[in-house]
Amino acid sequence: MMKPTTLLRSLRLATGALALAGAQLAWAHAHPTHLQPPAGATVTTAQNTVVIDFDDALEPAFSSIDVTDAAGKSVIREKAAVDPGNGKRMSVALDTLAAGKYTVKWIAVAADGHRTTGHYSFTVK
Ligand SMILES: [Cu+2]
Repeated sequence: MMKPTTLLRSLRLATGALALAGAQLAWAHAHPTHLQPPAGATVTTAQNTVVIDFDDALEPAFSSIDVTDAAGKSVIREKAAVDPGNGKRMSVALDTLAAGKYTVKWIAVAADGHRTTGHYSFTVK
């Protein structure tokens, strides 16, 4: 027979595990894990894509990336696409970039329908 203290400890562990599972569900929204180019990076005019890896699979129809120059003009060549072989990766092809500062704005809709957004800059020298 289990000692009352042992039983109590098992119950606490079980409750803790449930709380953790709940927290993970709540955190199912997609957040970036890797940005290319990285935030704040200085790159050359050879930079012709922006690639963002997320920690959760994306809903391609509702997820997007836009890249604008210092004047606010979009420099994407076509609509951003989620990699067919990797649902956590979204990328966009860019026009040939001139020197200057660029802003990347992303919208990620995870498979659970939750939407996250963010933006960052990089510089072309
Ligand atoms: Cu979510």
